[in-house]
Amino acid sequence: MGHPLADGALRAVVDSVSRLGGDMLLLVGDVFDHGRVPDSVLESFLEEIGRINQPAVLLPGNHDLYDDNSLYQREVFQHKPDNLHIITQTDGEALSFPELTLEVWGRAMLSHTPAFRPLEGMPTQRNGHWMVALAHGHFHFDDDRDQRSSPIYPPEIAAAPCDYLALGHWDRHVDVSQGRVTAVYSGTARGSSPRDPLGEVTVVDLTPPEAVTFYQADLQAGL
Ligand SMILES: [Mn+2]
Repeated sequence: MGHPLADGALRAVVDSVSRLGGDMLLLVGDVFDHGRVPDSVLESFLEEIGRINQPAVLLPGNHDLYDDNSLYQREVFQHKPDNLHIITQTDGEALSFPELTLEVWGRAMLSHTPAFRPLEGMPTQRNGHWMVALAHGHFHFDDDRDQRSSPIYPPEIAAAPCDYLALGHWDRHVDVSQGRVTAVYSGTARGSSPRDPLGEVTVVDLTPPEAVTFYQADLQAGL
């Protein structure tokens, strides 16, 4: 398979959006294993995403960087479905979805280094909307000693001007919420083995005026 989601897992994720009543799908990096996956894999990915009636936002990660050689710069992405939004600005980029009273922000990864700070530059301006941020990187626990690439520190999360921070990079589901900011690694949609092919997704509910809740949905349950 050309990407970590694998075909069956991607289909299950796509199907889960309507099944679970989702307004949007967030894909927080490492959607593909590496930059050399064939165009046919990208085409089938785009076809699947095009089946969703809601917007999908994709943030590049360290396996699918947004650099000069990025697979996202290939011609096949010029024909992407209209509902797919790819974050390409390496200084950060906000997308506005007024119909959902929602702003979505992320910073595309140019290189996976300790100097890259996934939350840097998150805007405070949100037009009275919800602010959901995407970040692909390594959450740094207080007792971590080593310096990792694309670090995300607890005080940065606590100070982030967003309601929800969707995290990618780790392959397990972890709640690293800090202060008033809910921050969650979703876990993976792909299961742990061929006999257990489907994993999980995080479903986030934003309830006015400011309640943010989430739960883990088992994709196997949707079959
Ligand atoms: Mn990663």
